[in-house]
Amino acid sequence: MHITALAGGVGGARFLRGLLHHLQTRPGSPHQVTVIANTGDDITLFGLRVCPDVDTLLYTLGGGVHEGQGWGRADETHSVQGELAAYGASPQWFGLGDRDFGTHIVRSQWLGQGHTLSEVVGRLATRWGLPEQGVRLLPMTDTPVETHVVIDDEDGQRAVHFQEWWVRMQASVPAQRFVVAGMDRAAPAPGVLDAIRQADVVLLPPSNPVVSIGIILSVPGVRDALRGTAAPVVGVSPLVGGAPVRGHADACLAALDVPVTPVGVAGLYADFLSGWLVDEGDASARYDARLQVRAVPLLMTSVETAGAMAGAALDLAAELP
Ligand code: GDP
Ligand code: FO1
Ligand code: CA
Repeated sequence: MHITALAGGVGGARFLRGLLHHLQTRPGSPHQVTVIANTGDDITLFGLRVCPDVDTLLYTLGGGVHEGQGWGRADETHSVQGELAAYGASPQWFGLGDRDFGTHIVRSQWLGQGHTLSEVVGRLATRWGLPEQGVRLLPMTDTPVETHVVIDDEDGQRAVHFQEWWVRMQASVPAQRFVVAGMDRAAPAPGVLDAIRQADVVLLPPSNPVVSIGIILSVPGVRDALRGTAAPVVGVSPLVGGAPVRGHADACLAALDVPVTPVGVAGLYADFLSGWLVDEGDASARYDARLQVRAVPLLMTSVETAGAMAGAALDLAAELP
């Protein structure tokens, strides 16, 4: 079975780790999981290219993530960051650990040697053992793109990098809209459109619907591929009880005037979504009648609970025409 998933960082990675756990419990049914990762969060800091969602996927699926944070490396130290601060180098609001720096250094070296981001992600994924787990990790595009957030200030409006809005401002300043610098000349990375068209199942993990999944959907050709694929497309709600489980998806949805409900999120995917997994507490809402909705517990408190969610998503996909 060929499963293709679109993913952001922590929500996507935890769901996909659960999916791999679930698939292991089905011996004899070989699988290939292609993960299309959001790269709109990417940022150049201290001359190094940082790809937070790609790295969260690598570290989580590779067994090296800081479990409490959900991003960054386990057993991390911060000597380099201390040295940078002593030089007054900025920004100081983005926490980069020493082990994590290794990833950014080697990625920047390989990119500087002329390798594409796809090639670089492939090399990083090999180190983290993803191919052995049947996982192919693809960036959504090889074109450098960066999500920016348009906010009001005293002189009118200005755009700040997504990470500055999310991490430094904690999304406390209302977002007027999101713009993705570079997307006008971006093309899907090699394999992205074919992975959607040739999948047996397409999954949308409970990633941020605006700044993770929404950004992947804005890569030219991706949305059309989802509309055209013969595979069932099943999504998992990132909202439980009218709120994101973590992060600021509510502030992102507000910028689009989309209700902060699983009905509102499903509406963003209405043109290609066939199945929608919601939390048991959200079962009674009024969903689009064309959508097959199932309600199961949607809190990923362990690999096992994430695996049960992924299993429920595959079961729903199997019921769809
Ligand atoms: P990010 O890039 O690190 O923000 O991660 P993603 O975009 O992949 O996922 C973020 C989303 O995951 C947030 O909107 C959360 O509400 C959602 N999320 C995190 N943990 C859970 C969980 O246990 N259950 C569900 N249903 N959603 C979750
Ligand atoms: N998130 C934070 O809230 N604060 C940080 O200082 C921070 C640093 C960081 C470093 C590397 C990395 O891969 C991720 C990091 N994140 C940090 C998480 C991440 O940037 C965001 O939570 C997501 O991209 C939001 O979608
Ligand atoms: Ca992210």
